[in-house]
Amino acid sequence: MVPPLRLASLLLVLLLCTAGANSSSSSSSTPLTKIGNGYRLISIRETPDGGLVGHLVVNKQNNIYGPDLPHLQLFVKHETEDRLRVHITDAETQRWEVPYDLLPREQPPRLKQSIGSLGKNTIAVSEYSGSEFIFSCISDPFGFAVRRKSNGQTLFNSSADGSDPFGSLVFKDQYLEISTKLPKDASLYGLGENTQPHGIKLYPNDPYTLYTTDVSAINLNTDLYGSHPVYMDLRNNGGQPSAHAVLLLNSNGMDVVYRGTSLTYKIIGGVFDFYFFAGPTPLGVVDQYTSFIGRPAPMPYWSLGFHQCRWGYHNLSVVEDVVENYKKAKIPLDVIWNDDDHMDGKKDFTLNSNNYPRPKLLAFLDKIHSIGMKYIVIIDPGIAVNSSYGVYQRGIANDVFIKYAGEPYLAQVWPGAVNFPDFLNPKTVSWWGDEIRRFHELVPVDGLWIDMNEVSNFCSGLCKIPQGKQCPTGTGPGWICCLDCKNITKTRWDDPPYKINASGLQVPIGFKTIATSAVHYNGVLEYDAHSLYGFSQTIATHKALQGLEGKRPFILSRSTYVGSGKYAAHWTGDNQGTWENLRYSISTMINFGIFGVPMVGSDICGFYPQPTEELCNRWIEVGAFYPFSRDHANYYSPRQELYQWDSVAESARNALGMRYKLLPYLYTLNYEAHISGAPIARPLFFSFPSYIECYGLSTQFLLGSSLMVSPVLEQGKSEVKALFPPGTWYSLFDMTQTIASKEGSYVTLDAPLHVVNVHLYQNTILPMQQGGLISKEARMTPFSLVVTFPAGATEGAAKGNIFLDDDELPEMKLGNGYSTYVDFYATLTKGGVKVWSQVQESKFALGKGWYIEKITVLGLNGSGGASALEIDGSPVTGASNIELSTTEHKFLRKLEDGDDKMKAVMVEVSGLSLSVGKNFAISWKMGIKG
Ligand code: MIG
Repeated sequence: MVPPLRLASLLLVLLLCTAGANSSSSSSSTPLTKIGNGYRLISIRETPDGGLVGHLVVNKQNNIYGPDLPHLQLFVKHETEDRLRVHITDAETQRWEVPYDLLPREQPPRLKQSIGSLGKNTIAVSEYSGSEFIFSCISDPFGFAVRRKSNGQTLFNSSADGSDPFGSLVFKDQYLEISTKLPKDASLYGLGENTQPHGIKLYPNDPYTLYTTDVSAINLNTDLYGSHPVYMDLRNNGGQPSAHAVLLLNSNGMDVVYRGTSLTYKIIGGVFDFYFFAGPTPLGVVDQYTSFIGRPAPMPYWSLGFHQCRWGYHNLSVVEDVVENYKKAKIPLDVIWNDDDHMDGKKDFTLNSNNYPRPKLLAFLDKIHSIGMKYIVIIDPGIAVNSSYGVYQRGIANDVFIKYAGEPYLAQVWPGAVNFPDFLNPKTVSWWGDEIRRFHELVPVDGLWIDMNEVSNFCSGLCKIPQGKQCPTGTGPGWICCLDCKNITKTRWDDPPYKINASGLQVPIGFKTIATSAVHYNGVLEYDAHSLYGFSQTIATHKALQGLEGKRPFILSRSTYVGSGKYAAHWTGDNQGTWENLRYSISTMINFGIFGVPMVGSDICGFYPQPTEELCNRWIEVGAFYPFSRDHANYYSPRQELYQWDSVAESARNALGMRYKLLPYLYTLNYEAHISGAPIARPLFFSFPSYIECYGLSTQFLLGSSLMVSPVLEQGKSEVKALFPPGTWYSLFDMTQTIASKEGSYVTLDAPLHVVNVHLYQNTILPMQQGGLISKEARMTPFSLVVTFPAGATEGAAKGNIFLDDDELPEMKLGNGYSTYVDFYATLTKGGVKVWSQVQESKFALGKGWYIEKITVLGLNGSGGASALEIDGSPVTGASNIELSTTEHKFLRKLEDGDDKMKAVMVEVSGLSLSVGKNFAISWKMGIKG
């Protein structure tokens, strides 16, 4: 053993030694895969800034899927205390990587290969004293491992050994492969976008293919609209849970094969660029992940209201009528949307002058804007090839389109023949910004919906406008390809040696999208940049909207990539009006929270075909708690606005009514997402990581850390069996209803048609308001606080907070003097209850004159009632309007079966006028039971 080399300045320990017992499994008996024979590490050294650079040479060449690259460069860096990067690329030539301007990060150094040779079983260990990770690698065949320093656990291990069915590293021009071993009991989440019938936990042997594709969300286990090559790995470790995440930052198509005890990436290009995020809590993981990929976008307040959309609002009167009917039915509505019905010939940025005459549309917008409602329309990437269409003319003049053999690549979408803007080209970004500016002058929209950006094409291959034929024909459905096309199969980009499982059918990767041999700016191939199309369009759209009025942009994008959440919200695409699809929506939504895109939801009541009345009832009861809550339907579906059925209207008033009371909480969650990546809607394990029972739970979810939604997801049911993690839970709709258990338990809850169960956990302070039909009104109503303690406890502490600001400001932050942030605290002691606030920033709430009128405290042990109320140290006299009332809790389940003696009360203090923007303290005595 060579003694460890200590470099005090870098706090890095680089240890080179001949293999001891722990590497004996890695020997020449390793079975080699047929695809590659692995690499050997020939040198490794430190870089001046604390990284490690190594060089690898291929063991015996192998030609399956093309020749191996002979020399590779390894770059390892402990970038922060909880982030480790492992980057492997061609040592000789620059390869395609996710562009550094789209996703800013450090460029790995390119160092000359140092001649050297390391012994066969050499292990290099890199341990950085400020890092939670230990990186180690073995020389031949090359493999690396990442361990968690605090518990020594191996998180990732690519070293081939006798037990591994997979071989060592493979690196060819168009095929990269690497595997890691995993413990059997790891719970994995992520790797999307994918509709997962088995729920949130990755399911062994389900295929996970990542390649942005316009196939509807009803396709199970296939590549969908977005690509997020990241997974979170949660391990219980016998009650000491720890979570970490692994991102493979690569935009090429890939199949990820999870086999329960191993995971293999099979990628058709790019490089290995791994990032490990140490957690160890799930919230820590998303915090570290989004600090790297970009923090979720701040959302305007109104976007947390309810949205109504459909494809097929044939004219403006229909839209006006929908808004009117929501009002009549007293169902909240903030935003009304247009699909492509307002367009002239389905061309972006145009208006149909018959059905959507501009003067009338402007009058309508004036009217809705004056009451705080908003309007959003769709934009597709395809720009109609039409010499009298200004958007196209200016696009051609600025040379903004993706090319094939020097000419704009021809495709077909709704308007007929189109070209696709190349958002990797800076000129395209400015042209797009200008078109958005022009459109906004035509129609003052409040946000944009960018659809079809995977990118979707109704044709495949190389197409021409047919001679002497109208295209589209005007008869027949618009999505049938009417161009003259021929397949392109001759290039290795259109027909790569390894076929990912595209669309679940191994269709060619250029099927119904841009031909993969088409070229972007600077010679970038569509083959490489394909899955970045929607992401690059999102960035360009965000830039355009932000430059308009300086307002906080709202963008809804169908296609997403790593980092999209920094700019946009996402909906889960074309789902079906079925009970299964209602269930899938929960898994996809909570996965997107992990992907750093917390503003997400599914088409409420389903896109197509139409839902039953009962399903739509249940769907709005779930959808009212999606972070992004929108009813949307297909052109061919019957109308499904929530007022179409009386029963659905009633469920909507109930569920959305609660949402609108929770808006200050949802907005605060959006703020927390923005500063720390915390998902708005989360799996239960985020709050209960040691409670294994909830690891795979996909039928319930949390909003924030302690509000749990347990909806009915099956037909014909009027009860729901819901999991309650240990502790006390209070029903939000009837705060006296209480469930308490020491170990956690399943409880069957009543859930008749109009009832959705939502429970608040102990030790929380939840800010609420009185609700309303439009968020702007709801925002002006008095506040209340709901404080929860463990039922019957004699001691306890609860916490909550609130963030408020002017939602038109582009930035959402403290310290600008315009926002408000308040922490709320409560304690319960033998002496009684105390609730107080600590205002960090006051201006916004003070300016609005907002106040708290009611404080409700749940779970108090006390039979003697509450007395001796004091506010800010002064006793409250009988002459004030303030009232104190006590109600007994009703237990559905008590801490321990048979604990019939347990009693608890809820105390409500009303008639208050505590300014939100000022510190307050309120206290009273409780007569303790006994
Ligand atoms: O090919 O704009 O997912 O929400 O209504 C269909 C029409 C194009 C797909 C979107 C859907 C939208 C529809 N669009």
